Formats: sequence, C-alpha cells, structure tokens
Amino acid sequence: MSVLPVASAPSAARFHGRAALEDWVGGIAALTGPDRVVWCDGSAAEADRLAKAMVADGALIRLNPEWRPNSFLARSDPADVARLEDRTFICSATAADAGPTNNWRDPAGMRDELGTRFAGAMRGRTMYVLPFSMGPVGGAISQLGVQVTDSPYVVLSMGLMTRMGDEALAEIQGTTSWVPAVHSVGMPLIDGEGRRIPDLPWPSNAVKVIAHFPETREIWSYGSGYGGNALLAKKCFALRIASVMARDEGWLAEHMLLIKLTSPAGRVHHVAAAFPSACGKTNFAMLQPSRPGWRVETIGDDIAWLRQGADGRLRAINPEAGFFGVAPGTGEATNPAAMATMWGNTIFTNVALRPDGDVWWEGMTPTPPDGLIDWRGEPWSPRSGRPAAHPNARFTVAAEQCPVLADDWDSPDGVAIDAIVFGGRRARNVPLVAEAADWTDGVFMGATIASEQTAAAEGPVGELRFDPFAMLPFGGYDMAEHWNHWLRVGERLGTKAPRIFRVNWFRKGNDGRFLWPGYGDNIRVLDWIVARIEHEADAVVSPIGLLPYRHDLDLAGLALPDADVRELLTVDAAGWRHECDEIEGLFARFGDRVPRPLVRRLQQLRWRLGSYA
Ligand code: OXD
Ligand code: MN
Repeated sequence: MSVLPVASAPSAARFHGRAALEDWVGGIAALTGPDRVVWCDGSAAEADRLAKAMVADGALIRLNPEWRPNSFLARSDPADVARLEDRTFICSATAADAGPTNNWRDPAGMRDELGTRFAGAMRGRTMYVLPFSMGPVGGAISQLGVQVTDSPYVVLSMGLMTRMGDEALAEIQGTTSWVPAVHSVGMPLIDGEGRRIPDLPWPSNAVKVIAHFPETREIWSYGSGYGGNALLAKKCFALRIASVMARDEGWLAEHMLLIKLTSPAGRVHHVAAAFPSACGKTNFAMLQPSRPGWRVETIGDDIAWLRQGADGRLRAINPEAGFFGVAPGTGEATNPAAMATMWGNTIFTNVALRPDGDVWWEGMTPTPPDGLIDWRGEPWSPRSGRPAAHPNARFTVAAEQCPVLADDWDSPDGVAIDAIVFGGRRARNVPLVAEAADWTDGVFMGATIASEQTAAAEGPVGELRFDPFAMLPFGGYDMAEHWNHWLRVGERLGTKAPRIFRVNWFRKGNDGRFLWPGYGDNIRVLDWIVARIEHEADAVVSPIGLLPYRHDLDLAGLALPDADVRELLTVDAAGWRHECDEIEGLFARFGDRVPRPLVRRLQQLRWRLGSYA
C-alpha cells in the first residue's frame, strides 16, 4: 500500500481498526526499508532488553545503580537539543485553517517532500511499532495512537510517557480509530552503494521536519530524536492533532497542568492551569504548600484533555503517563516531589555526569560536585564558563513514581474541574491573582496570556509576546477559532462551568525585585481561589477582573512590605491602556476571525480604564 499518495490525501477513515493498522505499518516499512519490524509489547523485559543493547552500543550510559537504579543518561547531538518551532508545520487544507501563528505548508507539497525524505530512511535499522493510549486504556476521554520509530531511545521514552504496548493494541479493533505517527531520525545505516555505515550514539539529520495533517490526523516527523520532535504522543498528538479533534468533537485539548487541592478543612477541588513553557509548570503541579493543612497532589504537569461529563461538569484527564521535565532549576529546594519521583527508572538527557555515576544539573544543589563531565561528555568545572547541563536537559519518568500523585489521577472518567487558571511571566501590569467576571472574560484572559520580551534578540525589550492559552506553538488550527471554540464550550457548560482566574508569580518592583516569593507560597493564591469558589471571600471589582481584598489573602509569616502587597494587587491604568493597544495588535493579526465577544470585551476594558484612577 502506498502510504503517501501525493494527489489524494488518505481519508481519516483509513485509520480505523486492526487490519488498517497492519496495512499502514506494512506501507511505512515498504517506504522506509528497515531491516526488521518489531511490534512493542510495552513490558519491563522489553525495555530492559532495549536499554542493555543501547548501553552496549554506547547510546546510553547506565548510571550507578546504588544512587539511581535502572536509570540512564543520553547525550544528544549538540544540534538536536530542543523542540524546533520553525521546523514544525501544520499542513491543513488551507493556510487560513492553520491561522497566522502557525507555519503552514500545502499538504500535497509536504506529502511530496516527506515521500522523498522517508524513502529508505530506516535502512539498516529496526522499525518499532508502538501502540499507545493517551489517557487510561478504554477511558471515556482517552484516545489511541500508534507511532512507528527507528529510535530505541524513543521506544523507552514513549514507554514511560504513555500507556504503550499490548493493552493499547488490544483496544484497536473493529472501527476504533487511532492516530498514526511516523518518526525517523533520518540516518539510515546503509548508504546509496549498499555499504553499512557505523551508527552514532545520537543519530539525527541536519534537516528536520515535524509535520501535522489535521484533516487526516496524521503526524510525520523526520530528522530529530529529541523531546517533542520525536515523542509524538506529546505535543504533536496530545496538543496539535488533539486540539483539532477537540474542536470537531466539542472538547478541549490544552497545555495545562492538573492538580488536586485539599484544604485544611478537608475540602477537595481540582484545578487546571495553563502556563507558557518555562514558567515552572512542573513545580506548580507538585507544589509543596508552605501553609499548614493544605495538600496539593499531582494529576498532570503539562497537558489536559477536558470534556463535559454526563453530570454537565467539565471533566479532565492527563493524557500522558509520565513527566518529561526540564532538569535545570529542579532541586530539593524548588521541587522535592520531582526529585523523589526520579529516584530510579529514569532516563536523563543532556544532564551532567558525576564521577560516582550519578547525575547533576544547575539548581539541583547550590554547589556543583567536583569532577563533573558536562552534557557534551567533556570535563567541567565552575570555571568552564558554560553550564554543565544543557538548559533544556530533561528527566523522563513514569508518573506512578511521583510521591504526591493524586489517587484519582488515572480515573477513566477524569476529574471534575472547579477552577481554570491562566498564568504568564509578567514583570508588570498583571496582578498576583484576579478572577474573571464571567466565562467570556476568562476566555479573554486566556487569549491574552503574554510575557514581556526580555532579550533584544526576540524583539523590542519590554514589548509583550502573546502566547494565547499558552498554546502558541501547540495549536493545530487558527488561534482565533480556538477562542471561538472556548466560547462555545462555555455556553454548553452554562452554570456548571468552572470559575476562571489569572495569576502572576513574576511581578517585579521598580527596582527589578520579584514582589512575590512563589513556589510553596503560591498555595496562598490557591487558598483565595478556593475561598472564592466556596463563596467565602468577597472581591474588589476592577476593570481587569475581580481582585482580592488584602485581608482575604493569607500573608502570615511572609513579612512582605505593605508597598509590595499593594503593588502586587494594583491595576496601573496607564500601563493597561498601553496593554490594550498591544492586545489590539494581537487581535489585528487574526482579522475578523476574532470572536465579537472578545472584541467587545477589549472595548469595554478601554472604556473602564478611562475612568479608572
Ligand atoms: C514543554 C514545553 O517541554 O512546553 O513542556 O516546551
Ligand atoms: Mn509544555
């Protein structure tokens, strides 16, 4: 079977049931030409076999089992260290469907290119077939996928990050649909003359392409072995493709962490929170409260799928089964639960190696141990003038190892969401916390998530970089349509809709200091959010939302100067008028696709700011 017909894109209906799966795998094998095809069962024995073979080949370093049992270090090619947004493409039927913030490619042209790139791409290698479930196998909100890959590192990682193997495969029957994902590192081990080429510890290709076909729900990724470029269940499926499925089917696929919150009185609430990348989502998902009696338990740290349940409420699952967390900055002081999670059975990528065979990275301990080998495999000392771990170094570990994992984290029907939180990294304007006046106001807050530009290379310093719903690099279709979709979901939820809040841990004073301590003290903000949900706290009406009265915030023991507290809760009218101009610039990019209620909300905001002192 031809897997890449150029003229006619395959219909989504092809990716149903077992026979179509076998047909598709056969087609990919015929195109890519691997030596053998292995269907992975997801067992511990299989992972152990693969890891041993990778250690023997020099592709993984086994860490000292006394410190870190069954754990490994991978060092990537220095040119393959992160997600590549400029090589990530949305190949929808029209450019308008992808929207102005995505890289669009004509699907026929992309199929042509992929046909050429993937032809023979796996020669000399093994092609692994990974059936997986996103969400509990058979769950009401779950979906199935199948990735083929020629990277054993990807097999091991997908085994930690998803429910991968026989159980998921058994679900693929009859008319059950599954999302196909093809991955190759793009380095065949047989050259044009038929000669064998020695493998590399981290094979990859200088050319990288991560392509999504929203209409047919297909993912094709070539040339990179790293993270979101290669673990296709994560950003590619669970966000880009799933967001399109969600739009078509009336649910939401969002870049959100999920937590279960228990108050000192024993009341339980579930919170979904969207933050742009690099805002400390994993830390928030595993927050260790600084206030007595509170408990935060983890359901997910990166992605949430949300769907209205039979009871009319919005219910959410974490579609993933593991954490692919940024290592630098994670330590006993900032995230003890993450440190405990990775006690063993963990794959580390691009961290530093200690002479005793354990790992280290910046922020793990205040001072680095002696005798480190850096992420590139070279001797390192604090005088080296470069970081020991790559700033995007990662740990990959199963969620089950998290000591603060919530008991309902894998509930097949998901958990009922009480509050949705939008956050960003804002030095100015955005207060510590504000509640949306209603669902539309909440969608406006989500649509206008932003951070100030901090490096001249990104553009004028201080100008806002918008990241609507923290989905800018992860949306499979036009962002303005995504806002519309949120408004429709809110209409259906009606009075059962969760409340929406905006938070900001990163506000700075004029002297450049952070005004809020963050980390475990963020529980104080969650405390107020719960008080609002439980009708136990009033709020001050402001043009940008409902703000806390100072006396309703638990600030005990913080010794925050009065002026700092005031500033954390201040609405600076002039600053917000300028922000309105920037929001107008954001909306202008989407033309008349911006939902009318959001345009009206912006007008209203301007009007209210006009008379605000
Ligand atoms: C991530 C990201 O790695 O958002 O989760 O970039
Ligand atoms: Mn993320």
